[in-house]
Amino acid sequence: MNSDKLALPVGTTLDRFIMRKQEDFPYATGELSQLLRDIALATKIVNREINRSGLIDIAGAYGNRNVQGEDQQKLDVIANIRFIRALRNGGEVCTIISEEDDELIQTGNNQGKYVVAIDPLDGSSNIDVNVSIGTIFSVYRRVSPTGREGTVADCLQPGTHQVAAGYVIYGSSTMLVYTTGNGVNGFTYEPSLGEFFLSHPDITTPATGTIYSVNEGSSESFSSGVTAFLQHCKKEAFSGRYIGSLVADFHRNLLKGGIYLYPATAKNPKGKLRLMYECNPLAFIVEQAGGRSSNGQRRTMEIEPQAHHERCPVFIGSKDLVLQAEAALAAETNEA
Ligand code: P6P
Repeated sequence: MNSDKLALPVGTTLDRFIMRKQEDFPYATGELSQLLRDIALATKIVNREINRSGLIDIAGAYGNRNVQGEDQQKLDVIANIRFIRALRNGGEVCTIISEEDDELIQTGNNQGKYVVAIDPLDGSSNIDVNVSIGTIFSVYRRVSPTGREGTVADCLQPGTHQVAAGYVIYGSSTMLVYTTGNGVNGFTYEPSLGEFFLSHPDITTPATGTIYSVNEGSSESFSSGVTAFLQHCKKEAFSGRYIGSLVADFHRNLLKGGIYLYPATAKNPKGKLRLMYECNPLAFIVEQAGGRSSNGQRRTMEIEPQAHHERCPVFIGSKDLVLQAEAALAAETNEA
């Protein structure tokens, strides 16, 4: 056998990829590269803790409720600490918005040029039943001068101002998928080496698909436009796939084609998902992969944030399907 076959290259590590991509930005000074490395480090630590959570009593509820009114899981708290600590120690981030914290988190790095919005562990109620969960993050360049704490204006920027966005899926394998505005790339974690390796270069999402992801349990309170769109999906014999873990549902649809929708419901009149650290980062990724994201009327990334935990309806995935959903909602408005 040809000896080359005996030792196939292990592939491009995340570090090497970040450095190569930095060369695409001649004026890059390396801070964003360092920030992405800091996030990857925290991801490795959180991955380890998720994988052993059933063994060292860190599964289950923490006993508090977060600003969302949701029961915090122990791993929510641990993941939040890990990401905040990694970003604080990395020095590039002045201020953080976290799903787990009511207020802005000032890192003390007043020279830091970046702000991060993060959902440290989304879908964490699924941990105890071994369903995939995820981390979702957005990176913005601060608009206020360095040398002081980040401001609300630094944090409430529209999604079009993102300089990077990504998610981690802790599933059958752990993957980091991110964009800096030049396409979407996926990296799979090899725990025995402690490295992420490029496994899904230049991800593009199919222009259409036959998967729809929605919580049908809320269908009684869906608008007539949403109901009409879902009836169309069923008439076309689409597959209903809903894991109840946003990152897992989004990742599957990104690769296979499909649409995830969390519209306004009676329980969540503005939708359930949060604009800054769930909808915007996934919108950046899906657009970079050729897809589309809106609140049903408006491009998600053009929504002007009013509060850092604000929610918004979301229709995200294959461009054709999101456009069809928007058309159904427009028809509803015209009927009104
Ligand atoms: P529902 C998890 O709490 C989450 O934010 C997303 O991960 C998930 O897609 C959604 O909520 C599930 O919400 O109302 O269908 O249980």
